[in-house]
Formats: sequence, C-alpha cells, structure tokens
Amino acid sequence: MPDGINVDYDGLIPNNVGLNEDLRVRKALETWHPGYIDWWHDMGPEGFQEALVYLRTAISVDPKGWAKFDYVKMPEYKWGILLAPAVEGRTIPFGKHKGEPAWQEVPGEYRAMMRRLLVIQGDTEPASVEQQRHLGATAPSLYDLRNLFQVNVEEGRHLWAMVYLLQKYFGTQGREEAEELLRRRSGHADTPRMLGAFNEATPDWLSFFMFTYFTDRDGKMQLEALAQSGFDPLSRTCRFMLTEEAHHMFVGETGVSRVVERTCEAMRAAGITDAGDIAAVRALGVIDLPTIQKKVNLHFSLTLDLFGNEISTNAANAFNAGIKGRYREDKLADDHALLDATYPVLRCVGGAIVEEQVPALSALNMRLRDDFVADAAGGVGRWNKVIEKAGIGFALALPHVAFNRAIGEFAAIKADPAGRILDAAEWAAGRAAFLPTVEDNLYITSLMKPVQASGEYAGWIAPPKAGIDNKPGNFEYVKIHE
Ligand code: BYC
Ligand code: FE
Ligand code: FE
Repeated sequence: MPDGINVDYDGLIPNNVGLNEDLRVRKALETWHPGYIDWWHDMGPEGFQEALVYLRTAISVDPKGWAKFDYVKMPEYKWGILLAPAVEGRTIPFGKHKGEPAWQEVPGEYRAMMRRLLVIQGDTEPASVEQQRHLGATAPSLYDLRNLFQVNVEEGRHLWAMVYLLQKYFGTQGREEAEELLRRRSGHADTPRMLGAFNEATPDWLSFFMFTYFTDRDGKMQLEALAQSGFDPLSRTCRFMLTEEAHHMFVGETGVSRVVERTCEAMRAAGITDAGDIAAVRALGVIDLPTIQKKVNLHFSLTLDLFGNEISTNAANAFNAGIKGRYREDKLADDHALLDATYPVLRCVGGAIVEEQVPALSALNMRLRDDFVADAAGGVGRWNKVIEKAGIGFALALPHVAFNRAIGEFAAIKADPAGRILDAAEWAAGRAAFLPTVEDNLYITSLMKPVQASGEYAGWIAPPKAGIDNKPGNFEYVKIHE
C-alpha cells in the first residue's frame, strides 16, 4: 500500500513505502540499521538511554492524527520511513521541465546533483544530535529534557528519511553515502560534518534554544524548497519531515521566550529597570538581556551561512533542473522559470554594502535567505512583547546580514550588528559587545544545573504555558530511573 496514509507499524522499520514488497531496499536498510544503533549509542544523547521518555512517534501521515505519545526507551524508538500522501497527477512546478509529470525516479543527468543535495541534507540531521548530546546532563526540567530527546529522535528519523532515498534510488553509491553519513562527526578535525554551523558546539541550553529557533528554521526553509522538487519521493519525504520540524522551532521559540520571561520577572521583583546593569541582573541568577542578544547575534549569523553564497550557479542549476524550488513556489505568481527575472541582492562592493539587481536564477540562495529572515523575525517580535509587558526598556533584534559571516559576500569584511563596516581594530574593540565572551559563556554554564523533579524548573527559566500532549504541570516526562 505504498501511497496510502496507513503505516505498516509492526516490522523493524515502520513505513508507508511498501518495504515488505521491496526486498532489495529492505535488506539495504536492515543492513544499515545496526550501524545506526551503534552511532546512536556512541554519538546520541549521553546517558538516559535506559530512561523512559514520553515521546511522540509518527504512526501515520494523516495530518489529523499522525503521532502517538507513550513512554519509550530511546534506543527502542521506532524510526520509520514516512512519505506524505502522493498528490495525484502532480507535475513539476518550476524550471525547464515545468508542467511535465513529476519524476518517480531521478533522471540520469540529475543524479549527481540530487545525490549531493540528499547527502548535505542528511548530514545535518545526525550532526545536530551530536552537537546536543551533552545537554541531557544539565536540563532545566524534565519537560525540557523530554523536548530535547524528542528533537533528537526526530532528527534521527530525518537521517533515515534521506538514507531511504539514497538506498532506494542511488544503488551502490547510495549505500556508500549512507555509511559515510554515520562516519562523519560534528566538530571532528579529520571527518567533520559538511556545513559550518553543524560543527559548532551547542554548549548550553540557551544555545540549544537558539539553535532550534534559528538553525532548525534553516531546516524548515531548505525542506520547503526541496518539498517543491520535481522528484516526487523527495517532495513527499520533505513534506512529512516539515510536520515534525514545527515542534523543533516551537521548542526554540518558547525556550528563548521562557528565558526572557524569567529574566524580566526577576528584574521586576528586584526593582531593576536598567537591562544594561549586567552585574545586578546576574546576581539574581538569571541571564541578562544583552547576553541573550549576543546569543541571537551568534546563532543568527551562523545560520545565515547555511544558505550558501548569495550568488550561486549550483542553486540556479538545481532550480532549472526542477530539483530544488523556492519557498512556497506553488503560491508564487510568476512564470516559475525566472529566465528573464532579476532579484535584488546585497553585495559588498569596494568596501561598501550595496543592493544590486542580479539574474533571479543565480540569486535563489539570497531569496531563500530573505524568506528565512522574515520568518525568523516573528519570534523576535514575540520575545519583545514579553519584555515590553514587564515594562523594561530593551528590545532584542536580528543583527544585519553582513554581521559575523563566513560564507558569501560579507565573509571578507567585518561589520557590526547594525551593518556598519568596521576595520580590524574596531572589530577587535567591539567584539565583546557583539558576541558571547568567555565570561558570558562561563556565567551561563554556571547556571546549567540539572533539575529532575517533576514539575520543577531551574531558576533561570520560566515554566511553559502548557504541557506536552495536554499533560499537567507535574507530569513525569522522563522516568530516569526505571
Ligand atoms: N558550510 O554555490 P554555493 C537542517 C559550499 S538544516 C560549508 O553557494 P549552494 C537541520 C557549497 O557546498 C538544512 N560549505 O552552494 C537543521 C559549495 O561547495 P562545492 C540542511 C558551504 O550549493 C537543524 C560551495 O560552498 N539542508 O535540515 O548553492 C537540525 C559553493 O557554494 C556552506 C540543506 O542545506 C556552508 N555553510 O548552497 C537538523 C539543503 N555553504 O559543492 C537539521 C541542501 C556553501 O562547490 N543543500 N558551502 O564543493 C543545499 O541546498 C546547498 O548545498 C546549500 C549551499 C544551500 C547548503
Ligand atoms: Fe531535521
Ligand atoms: Fe529539526
């Protein structure tokens, strides 16, 4: 029943892709499975592997009820292969094949390009699990611990999703890539993960919330672009991944919001109105707003690098070929070919930041990045509402896109968060005000003490507004000793 919404849930690998009838792919996945479990034990969450975690598992792809919640030991999580239902008569929505029937196999001339994109997408998923593996030890509550593990198991499933496509459609090469995906390691000197931000540390819970707010949102944007693909199995895979992704960004947005809320509450109670009085705020055991801003600056800029170069022939080729579209391609009203269109791109010309019109096809990374920035601004506005409500005169802001970049137009220059170009001396002098310092990180680390009693929260973060799966405040989301 390959195209149905019902999932074969009983086998080793829950799926709605008819694995039982597809012996070759089933065997390839079953061969890959032990290596994945080894990877999970070596590089997945440290500790807690025997704990019972209240997790949601995808059991259907019906939007009205695709998940069930239950206590699960993480290594026994059912990592399934789930594709959103096929859209009957779907055609390729953009590029030079626009209007042709969507592909059920990858056309020969696009195999290399497609494989590269699947591998890059797949590589980020286990990378994030590796980056987050130490966080369980310092979770501020069982609620947060459970959310961390939920994100982790789902990123694990996203790896499965890409591995399935590689093994099903790319034969021996696909199997080799699937092995390599288990071999690279986030931050490793010799075998690092492929993209910059996925080799950075996620040392504390504020970083985790920033990562899930900003970097998982790159995941959202990229998956949206790939969900438009003319290669139908990829489109369907990404559409289902996006339903899980929403929770990851929820964890990030509400996580930061709860940190901001707790800080404001503590400041009010102590009668502190000057957000810049960092010593006074830290004396309360909460994270001062300027340091939260520095974390925003860091994670936003690292994430912008994931969009690649503003001007990219890779992106143009992938679009032309019908492989990777734009954000909400199906809602855009233009010719979906972009052969004559232009798009405004911020460039660095003669040491100044200027806007230039460039051919739209080559500016697709820039366009997706613009869509990301607009999407990311929403949560920042909601965080500021929390500060405003507390009557504190401070506002968080996204830094300028030229700030702290390692990829693209602005990699060669230094700019401050307002986008003013700085010389080396000005950058050195300003850096401590722009990005978290060693002292900032040490202070945050000093707060990271685990809280493992049901319904209790560390002093630097407010409780959530509601429980997961409508559970009450004192619900035991993780049974650590079972
Ligand atoms: N780091 O032509 P360009 C997620 C390379 S996150 C290192 O501009 P292109 C998740 C580039 O590979 C979503 N290298 O590149 C989130 C190219 O190298 P080659 C992940 C970089 O292809 C949280 C060269 O520079 N998915 O799911 O237009 C938790 C020239 O660049 C970087 C995807 O990214 C970098 N940051 O754009 C868990 C979607 N940027 O080939 C999961 C698939 C560029 O010349 N990937 N380079 O050796 C893509 O669509 C594209 O590969 C990129 C880059 C958008 C990443
Ligand atoms: Fe993911
Ligand atoms: Fe995610």
